[in-house]
Amino acid sequence: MITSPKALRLHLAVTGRTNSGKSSFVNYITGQEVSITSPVPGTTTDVVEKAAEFLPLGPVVFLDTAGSGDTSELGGDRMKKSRRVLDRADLMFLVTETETWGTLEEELAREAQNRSIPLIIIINKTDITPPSSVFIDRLKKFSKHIIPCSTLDEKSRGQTISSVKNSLIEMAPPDYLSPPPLAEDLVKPGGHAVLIVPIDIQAPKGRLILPQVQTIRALLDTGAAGSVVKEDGYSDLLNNLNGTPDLVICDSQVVDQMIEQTPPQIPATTFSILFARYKGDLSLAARGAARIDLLEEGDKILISEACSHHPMEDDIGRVKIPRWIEEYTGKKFVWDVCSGRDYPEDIQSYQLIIHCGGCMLNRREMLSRIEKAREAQVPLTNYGLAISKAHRVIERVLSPFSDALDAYQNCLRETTGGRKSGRLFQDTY
Ligand SMILES: Nc1nc2c(ncn2[C@@H]2O[C@H](COP(=O)(O)OP(=O)(O)OP(=O)(O)O)[C@@H](O)[C@H]2O)c(=O)[nH]1
Ligand SMILES: [Mg+2]
Repeated sequence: MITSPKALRLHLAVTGRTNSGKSSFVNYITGQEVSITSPVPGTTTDVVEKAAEFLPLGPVVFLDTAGSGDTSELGGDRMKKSRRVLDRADLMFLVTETETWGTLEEELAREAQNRSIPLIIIINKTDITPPSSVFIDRLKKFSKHIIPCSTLDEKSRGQTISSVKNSLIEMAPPDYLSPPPLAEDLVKPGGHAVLIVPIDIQAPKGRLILPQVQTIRALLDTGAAGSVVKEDGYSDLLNNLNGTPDLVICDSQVVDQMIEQTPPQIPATTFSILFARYKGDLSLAARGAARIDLLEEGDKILISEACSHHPMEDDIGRVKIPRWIEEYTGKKFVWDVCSGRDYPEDIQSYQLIIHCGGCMLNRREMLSRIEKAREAQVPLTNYGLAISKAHRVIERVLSPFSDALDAYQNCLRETTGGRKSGRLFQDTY
C-alpha cells in the first residue's frame, strides 16, 4: 500500500499554533521521525508530507504544516502556504494545547467548516496540563472528535492511534471507503468464472444470497461470463468446458470438495474470502486465521454474524465452524455467537473473532468492527478463512491474493514454537 498513488491517499492536514506539537503528533502517530521537531517556534517552515498506511482504513498522507501565529519575518508567507494545504486536505487535524485555544484556533476551525473539511481536534501536551471538562465542552461546538494526547506518552500511543483511526473511519469521505474489487481484477473482460453454489436447507427459497448475486453482477460489469453450478455438478461442468476457467469460487462449506476436484493450475477461492477483501482487510484476516494454530484448550472464541437469521440445524456459525475448528485443532473451546447489529462492546476476553463475510454491513461498519478488535487486541478472521484453515486448504484459496498469502505464511512462521505470551494478539501483531 506504500506504493499507492498519492491521489488515492487520504490527505490529512495538520494545522495549529506554532510549537503546539504538530510535528511531534505526526511522528507519534506514524512512528517515524520524519518531521523535525524542536522547542523553537517556527521549526516546520514548509509543508512536510509523510505517507503512512492505516490498517484497516488504507493509505494516508499527513501534511505537516508550518505553525500559525508565527511572528517571525517569513511567517506570513508560511501561513499562506499552510492555508493552501487545505485545498488538498480531505480532513484536518487542529493541534492545540490545553487552555491555549484562541482566535487563531477559532479561525482555523472556521476555515475548515467553510470549506466542509471534517475536523478532528487534538489536545496535545496533556502531560503538562490535562484538559478540564469545561475546556473540552468549549471545543465541542467545533468538532465532536476531540482527542486528548501527549506525544511523550509511549504507553498510550496505541490507544491514541485507535482513537484517531476510529475518527477517520467515521469521517473519511465515502469514495475513499469505496471497496477494493470483488473479483474484477481476477477475471478479466471476456474471461470466465465458475461459481459453486450449494442449494441446501440454509439456501433461501427462490433466490440466491447477496455474496453470490454481487459476484455475478461484478462479473457481468467486467464483461466476463459466469457459470453457476451446484457442488455435485461441478466436476462434469469442468470436464465439459472448452479450456479452463479463470477462477473458481465456491461456498466455503464445500471448499474441501471444490479443491479436491480443481486442477492445481486453476485459481480457486471462496465467496467469503472475496468478501473479506471487499468489505475489510484480507491480509489481516489471513493473519488472524494463522493464529488458529496457537489456540489453547478452553480459549474463548466469538463468532460474529452480521445478519440475524433464524439459527438452523447444522448452522454454519453455531455448529459447523466450531466443529471443524475443534476437529482441526483437537481442542475444545468456549464459543459465543453474536448476530445482527449487536457487536459486543466488551470483546477483550476473546482470543479470536471469526466474522462472517459482512455482506449486510457497509464497509465503514466492517472496518470499524475490525478496528474495535485491534483496539481490544483480539485477532480477527473470517468464516471462509477459518473454514479453509480447518480443511487445510487455506493456502490454495489464498493463492489468487499474493499479499494475503504472504501475510498468512509470515504469520504462520512466527507461530512455530507455540504461544509466547498469554494473549494471542501479542503474538500476532
Ligand atoms: N510536554 C510535552 N511536550 C511536547 C509534547 N508534544 C510536543 N512537545 C514539545 O513541544 C515542542 C514543539 O513540538 P513540535 O512538534 O516541533 O511543534 P510544532 O507544532 O510542529 O511546531 P512548529 O513546526 O514550529 O510550528 C518540542 O519541544 C516538543 O518536544 C507533549 O505531548 N508534551
Ligand atoms: Mg512542526
